[in-house]
Amino acid sequence: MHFVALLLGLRLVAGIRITVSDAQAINPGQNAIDQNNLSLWHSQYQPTVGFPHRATLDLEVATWINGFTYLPRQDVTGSGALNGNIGRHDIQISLDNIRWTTVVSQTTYADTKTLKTETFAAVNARYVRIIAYTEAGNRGPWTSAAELGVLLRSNSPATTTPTTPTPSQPAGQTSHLGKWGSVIQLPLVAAGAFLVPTSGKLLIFSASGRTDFESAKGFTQTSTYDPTTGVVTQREVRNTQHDMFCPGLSLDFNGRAIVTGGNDNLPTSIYDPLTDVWTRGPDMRLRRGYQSSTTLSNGRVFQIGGGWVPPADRGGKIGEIYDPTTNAWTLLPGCPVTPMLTNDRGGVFRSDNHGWLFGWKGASVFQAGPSTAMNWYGTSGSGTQSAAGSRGTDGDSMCGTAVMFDATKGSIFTAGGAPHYEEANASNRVHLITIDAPGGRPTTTALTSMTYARAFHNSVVLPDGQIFTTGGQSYARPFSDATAIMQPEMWDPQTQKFTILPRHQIPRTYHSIAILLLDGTVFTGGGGLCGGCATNHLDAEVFSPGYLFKSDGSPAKRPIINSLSATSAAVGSKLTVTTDIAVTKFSLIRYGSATHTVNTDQRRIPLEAVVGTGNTYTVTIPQDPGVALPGYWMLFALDSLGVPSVAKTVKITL
Ligand SMILES: *[C@@H]1O[C@H](CO)[C@@H](O)[C@H](O)[C@H]1NC(C)=O
Ligand SMILES: *[C@@H]1O[C@H](CO)[C@@H](O)[C@H](O)[C@H]1NC(C)=O
Ligand SMILES: [Cu+2]
Repeated sequence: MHFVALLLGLRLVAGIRITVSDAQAINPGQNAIDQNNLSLWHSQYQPTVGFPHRATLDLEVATWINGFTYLPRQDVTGSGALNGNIGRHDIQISLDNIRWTTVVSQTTYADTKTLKTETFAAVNARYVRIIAYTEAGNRGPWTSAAELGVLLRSNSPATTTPTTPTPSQPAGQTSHLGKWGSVIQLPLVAAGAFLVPTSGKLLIFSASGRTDFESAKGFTQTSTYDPTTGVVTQREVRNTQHDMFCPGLSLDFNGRAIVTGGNDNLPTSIYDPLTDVWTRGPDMRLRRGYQSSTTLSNGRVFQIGGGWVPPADRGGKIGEIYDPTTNAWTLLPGCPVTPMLTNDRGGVFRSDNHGWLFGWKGASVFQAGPSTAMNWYGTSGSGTQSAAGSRGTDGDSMCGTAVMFDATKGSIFTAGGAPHYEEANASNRVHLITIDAPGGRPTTTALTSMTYARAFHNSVVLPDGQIFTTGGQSYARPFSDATAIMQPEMWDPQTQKFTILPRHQIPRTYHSIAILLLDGTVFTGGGGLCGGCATNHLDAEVFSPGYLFKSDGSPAKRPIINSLSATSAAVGSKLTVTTDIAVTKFSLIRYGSATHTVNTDQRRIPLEAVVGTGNTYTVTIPQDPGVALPGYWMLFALDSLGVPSVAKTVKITL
């Protein structure tokens, strides 16, 4: 509802543009979108231009619409009052102003002054045009209009999440594959997002443009999505003078988003969830775009790579560290980028992009990819680096995914990616990496592959340890939806095999994201951000995994966490949890952030529970802040069937 009002207020009045086939000079096309019923567009009559006459509305960004409105001229009464009223016509839509689809074909308006509204099945369109073939009263070859407009499809909140517990549940629930919710409209391409403590809203961003990144710099378009209400808001962030497209992105110990570089390649922007305020942090020492960053066990933020910046500045993007207490960046000359480069044919523009970084014990960083070479980085003093072997027989896997799905065991799942950033076949290879002491040799095992080869996909760990991999394409080509994979795959850590899941509606390829929400569903959105192209996706879909359903598809009864002994707890401390029914497992999943396949914030900790009386349980947070990386986490309780509760948020502190 909010979103519709916003669109009407901001876009359809201010942002809409019109072009017409022809017009009499005193009645230009602009008059048909000026919200003034008494002015009109009139086809040229001196000298007369014959049929057909066309008017094309440009909605500025691809928009979900399901109707067209035509208000005939209202300017005069009596003779001439109906002159130019449109009779027979077509309504067509387009994403690129080149290829058109007819949504209303050869219908005829009545020869009256009243508002005409035609509806059609919802379509995603940037351009909408009416082609007039006749005049409703056959008075002459004219076309006129007081106002032209479109109907916006209203936004529905994610409705698939079961909220009504059923009274009884059969024992031995068989597995359900899960369900997708309806498409959610967003005002921008969701190229990046992070979960905001403690509301559980998503803060989403694109670039300075909502559908393109090449226009202006110096500011960023953002949006929020509230999973509980479906409300979408829109906000332009100008005060940090930072186009946060293609940045490093990490959530710190206080749930603040540290966003670095990208399209504006020096600034740091910091979002504070407690105040909902963006502030400009210190500039980085090196210009970076497409670097990865990760929060460390001592609260600092490390980043490396980022050669996606103007030619003179490519290469040599060594480690750098941000200290929130001094609010300053320091270069780490002991953390060279060379050992983690891929052999991308794009050279340093590409070879240091999107590192698979994990903040680990003793303020170390494990780099698991995308290069086949893996490395340890130490961050004290001027930094250290040591080789950690290669990822088995895996090749370079640019824009693949890596997820720490069991931090207590140091278990990392990796999937897909391609040998080159673009114009390369993706892989379906999957590896399990287990790390322990910093500097030590990890074990690496090749696992059963995904069914689909993917690059530009996203992988999300769920409360029960399964990993949901969605989107991507089998041939890596930015800004194309060709070879898009439309079916996700679920990896089961017990069987180490994949199950194909139901299709989603919209392709999610380059610049798409996926992120776990507090209710155990997964938000996935975006794809595109390529200006006037046809692959901008200003929308999202929410997947409700099978654990939320009984085998017949009805909602599973979910356990409820009734109380938690504390909402903030130090590493190594205990939490007492009371649930409404008996549960068997608990897990913690750190609030996630996602952009360009990278999510260095999400990680999962399975928790052993000591059972007390009356559905009371005591769980212990791991002692090592390299494992239980401080910051905001989601605590889930799972029943014996694996059905998770909605999470309670816990802030883990040092
Ligand atoms: C313009 O016409 C429409 C449709 O008849 C009407 O709803 C609207 O109130 C009118 N606006 C003005 C300013 O007269
Ligand atoms: C991708 O794989 C196909 C099929 O194996 C092959 O024909 C093609 O040459 C490959 N393309 C590239 C760019 O490697
Ligand atoms: Cu990008």
